[in-house]
Amino acid sequence: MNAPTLRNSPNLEPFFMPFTANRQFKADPRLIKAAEGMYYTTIDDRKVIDGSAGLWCVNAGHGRKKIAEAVAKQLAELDYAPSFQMGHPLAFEFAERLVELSPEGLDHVFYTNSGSESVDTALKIALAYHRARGEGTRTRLIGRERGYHGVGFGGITVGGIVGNRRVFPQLPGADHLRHTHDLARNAFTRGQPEHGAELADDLERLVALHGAETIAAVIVEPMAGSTGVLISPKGYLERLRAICDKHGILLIFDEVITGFGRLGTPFASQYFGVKPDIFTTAKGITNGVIPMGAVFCDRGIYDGIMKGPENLIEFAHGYTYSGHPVACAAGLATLDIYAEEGLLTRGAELAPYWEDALHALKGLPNVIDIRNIGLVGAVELAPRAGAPGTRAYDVMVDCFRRDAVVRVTGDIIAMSPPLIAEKSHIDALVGSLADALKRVA
Ligand code: PXG
Repeated sequence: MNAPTLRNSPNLEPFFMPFTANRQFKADPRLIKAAEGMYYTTIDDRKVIDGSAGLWCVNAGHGRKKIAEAVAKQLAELDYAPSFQMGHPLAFEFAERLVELSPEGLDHVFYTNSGSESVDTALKIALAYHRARGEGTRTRLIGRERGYHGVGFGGITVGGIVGNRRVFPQLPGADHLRHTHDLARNAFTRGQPEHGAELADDLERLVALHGAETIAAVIVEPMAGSTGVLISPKGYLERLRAICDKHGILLIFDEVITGFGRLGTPFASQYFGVKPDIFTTAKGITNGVIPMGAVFCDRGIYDGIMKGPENLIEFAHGYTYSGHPVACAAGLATLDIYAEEGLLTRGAELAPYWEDALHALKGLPNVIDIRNIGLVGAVELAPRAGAPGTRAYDVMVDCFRRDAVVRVTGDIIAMSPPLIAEKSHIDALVGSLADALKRVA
């Protein structure tokens, strides 16, 4: 297809785009050429507000000089050094800084390059831990319907989005909890839904079905982002934690989206007051600037794996770029910015204003739910008869053509602005969405 329609547009054909309707996009592209603070500049020189912090990653806003300078300096000083049987100080320094932010006890960090790799790493740590302590029958992994855990084979095995699963085979033995999305009982809830704690008992059902001694771990997002901002109901995570403890099952939180301040605390485990055994991160760890992820694990799990002869590798896993020096430099500068500007708790300060602004959209055409937590919000629309997903997609395109970037999944519009947002930015973003909702029938 001969795609370019805009001035300055490159040839769009060779790039096989990820999670994009390639032909639709290339026929009518949305191209961004620059970014600063809360705004993108499009290829046709329009400023559009970034309502989704990139893809939930640019938590400190775009164009942060401090990170750019740290990256440039690191590139000149040490561009690469291996982390296999060797090391460089920055990776250790960064790990120490990271675990200062995590809940007590979750004080060891394994580096990856993405959320998908973090998920597969976390699942492998769980399996290795059980095996090392003589419970090698625990190989079963439990995810949840509507969960998103990236695109590795481990991640799609525990993930719960049919579109990501139907084409690909998965690891054997996995099973899923039911999802917690319940519009009939919880529509238009502010913050955590009242109803649904009992859905955690699904884990008891799976234990009864499979036997606890076959189950290694349960992985859930404390707030599911990709499937449209599904917030854990009150009491749900506490109950899941208790059932895991009762049966010796590890609890993994996937914090790839919720990590680094999105809910108004450094990590979601602190927001909900529930401690996992392992949690995954990526995205905001470097403000999205350099690819990186990190898996945090409990001291007991690390110690449990440190078994056998000391000259043997305890955990046969890792990536060429685990602990890449340039990513560590970006990450350290990012943590400095988060600390200097109080961004890891700023979401909590903005949350009430954000909540009121979003819920003011109630009553606009086709809006069937509005939900929010921290600096995350979603507006769910009634699907068009026979054409699910098209209404929200048209809203997203309408926003982009005017002045805002929002994310769409099915008929849900999700928003997660950078944590540097001011009230005026929230007004602009929500106002743009309101106008689009009125225009798109
Ligand atoms: N776990 C969770 C909870 C995620 O949200 C991943 C793992 C995978 O991360 P990587 O870095 O491998 O993509 C994610 C990614 C969206 C959107 O708009 C969400 C993600 C990625 C792209 C778009 O909802 N989440």
